Amino acid sequence: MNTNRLSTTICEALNNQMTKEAHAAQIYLAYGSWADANGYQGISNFLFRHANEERNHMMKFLEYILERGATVRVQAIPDPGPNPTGVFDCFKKTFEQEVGNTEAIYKIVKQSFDEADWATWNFLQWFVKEQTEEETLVMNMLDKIKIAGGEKASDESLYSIDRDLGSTDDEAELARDKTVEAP
Ligand code: OFO
Repeated sequence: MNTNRLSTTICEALNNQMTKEAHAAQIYLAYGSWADANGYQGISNFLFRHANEERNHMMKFLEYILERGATVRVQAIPDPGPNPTGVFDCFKKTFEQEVGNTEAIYKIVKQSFDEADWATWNFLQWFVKEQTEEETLVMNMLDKIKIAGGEKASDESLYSIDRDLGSTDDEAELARDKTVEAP
């Protein structure tokens, strides 16, 4: 009896997404190392924490594929690419990478909808929300750096941003989660 509950296309998409999450973790690791080497310990901590989050996302995909009786295919992780050229570039690249990941997840949401695979569709909703949070978080960071002068931000303002980031919450608050009682 066949106990595999994923179609070949969905299984392949989920396996590819698992690798994308691992790739995201490598990018955060590389940028975190770059930040530390350049004296930005707050930014480095923030990026290292996110590397862990991305690894957890990778595990969520792996566990889901196994839960559905399908086959996990662990693939090579692509190189994270060149280091950022500065703090602004670091968060610009991070934002682009998050948007790319969101788009990849949306594609699988659409695929699962088209195939009426409601279990996978439901599983992916957690990621849809997570990506919104992550995009907002990085967007907020980019806004702060832009106010400080973007690529031309002074060492002094980058010092303050770096210090504040050491104690920043990793979760972005979403407006849609607000209620009248808890605005
Ligand atoms: Fe996996 O959440 Fe970002 O990319």
